Amino acid sequence: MAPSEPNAPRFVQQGEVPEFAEERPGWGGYIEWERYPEKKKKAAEILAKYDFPVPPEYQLAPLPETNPMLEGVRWKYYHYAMGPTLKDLPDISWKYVKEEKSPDMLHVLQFPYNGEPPRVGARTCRTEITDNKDFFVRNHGGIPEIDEDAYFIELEGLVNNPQKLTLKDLKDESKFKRMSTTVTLQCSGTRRLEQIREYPGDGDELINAPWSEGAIGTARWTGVSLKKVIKYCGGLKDGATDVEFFGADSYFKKGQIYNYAVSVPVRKMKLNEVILAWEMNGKPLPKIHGYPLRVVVPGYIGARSCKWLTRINVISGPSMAPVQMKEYLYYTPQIGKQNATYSNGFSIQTMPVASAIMTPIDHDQIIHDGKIKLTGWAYSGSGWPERVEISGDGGSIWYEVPFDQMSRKYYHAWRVWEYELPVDAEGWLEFCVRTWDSSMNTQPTYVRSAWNWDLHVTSSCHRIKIYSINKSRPATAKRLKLLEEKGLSILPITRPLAIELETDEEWLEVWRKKQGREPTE
Ligand SMILES: Nc1nc2c(c(=O)[nH]1)N[C@H]1C(S)=C(S)[C@@H](COP(=O)(O)O)O[C@H]1N2
Ligand SMILES: [Mo]
Repeated sequence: MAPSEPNAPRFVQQGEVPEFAEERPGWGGYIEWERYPEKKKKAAEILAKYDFPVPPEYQLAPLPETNPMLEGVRWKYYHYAMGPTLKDLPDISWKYVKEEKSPDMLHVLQFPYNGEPPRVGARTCRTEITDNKDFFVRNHGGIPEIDEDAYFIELEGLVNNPQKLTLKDLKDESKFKRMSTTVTLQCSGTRRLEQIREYPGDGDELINAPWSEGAIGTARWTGVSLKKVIKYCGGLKDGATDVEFFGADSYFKKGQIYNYAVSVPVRKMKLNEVILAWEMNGKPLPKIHGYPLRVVVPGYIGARSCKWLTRINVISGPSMAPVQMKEYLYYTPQIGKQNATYSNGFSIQTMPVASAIMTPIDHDQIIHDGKIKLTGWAYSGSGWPERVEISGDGGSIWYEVPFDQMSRKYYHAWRVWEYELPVDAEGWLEFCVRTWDSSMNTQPTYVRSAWNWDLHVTSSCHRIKIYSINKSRPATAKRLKLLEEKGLSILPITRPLAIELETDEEWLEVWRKKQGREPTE
């Protein structure tokens, strides 16, 4: 597959549909929909004219081994159908992936871009801060290209003194105290692959990005507290309960177009916990992560941390936008395509305790001398990881990861860890990890304990299968030595051995000692 060139022709030619103009100079790719119901209606009429290709089946069928894994043809076509202003967004998005991300990212969906870092060399778990180039990306649409000089946010709704604030205003330390804090962002789709494998479902993120364990990362964010900004705008009016954020990107759902929008309760903001950030790890926000300004909501599902922020609207009741109201829902296993509604799930906010083993990798075959080194992460949205436990036998015997092998504690960040697990047994073993947070919350035991039709929040103990070859055992040491002498490898363990397992004499000697196959009387 040539990712930048969809394999079907662009069926909408320039000039066929009215141009949906960009809202402002210096704001490339930003089309305002939410303020113009007529324009939204027009777009929906155009979308209704086409049959868009359905996403390929990959939940009940194997995932493609390509990178990008999935292309997102349907979402590209939505953009082509909207005419000249949107048709190039898929290509622009891919250009930023190449400019801003590590070349070996795992592209789970090419457009809208969704990608997570590879595990190679346990790169993402070596330090608690994730390199900007390796930080996962979860987009619902294209990437707007906004000039910092043309940039401002509008703050409106139930505040006493609505304002427009430029980035210069926000960076003016005589107006706003600057803050920096280390926060983990986790997409609630993290580890979805385990649910897909065992219990394929719908997945409200439309394209069901098949995330592994990498849709989580930690950065030091610099900006201002939303609480201070709201105070600057005269504080809240009576009846204010939620703060709604709008992004500059366009987002399609069920034949309608929207700007990305979400909300958080006022209470979350009052706890001084919501940041408007322009810096990520000491550098300006990358375009793909929301340049020039994004929201960072610690402890909550990543979806609330709105990128390319255009507007903050203080409202009464949560946002009615689809991402808030119709997506990121948590259902019981009794709910599925046959009976799901928006109201019989609940909206995911604070993330539960979760963890993952990043190395070794599922199905690795490991030659070791009685110990295997594991690395991984542990996170809790409502506290911090206090204890990480590892089991080498599927969860009967647990070992505690020593505290000095875990990265430092933060209120709102993961801890990365490493541990040398004592492993005597050989053959296929199931390793698993579970974390206890500061409130002694821990993880469900199996995917089966807590799966969700919507394929969100896979927080059960993370399990991998490992083939153990323990060379501290004499028989194994002898076999390995023999193979080495013959220039052969034991790996992969699925390839038949090309040599005899023992001599006939050796066999006869043992069988004599065992009194043969049958008793003599
Ligand atoms: N404007 C906008 N903000 C957004 C999104 C988006 O598509 N558009 N995706 C959300 C989701 S679901 C997640 S998990 C985080 C991911 O942040 P990152 O891409 O910077 O890692 O951004 C959130 N903010
Ligand atoms: Mo997400």
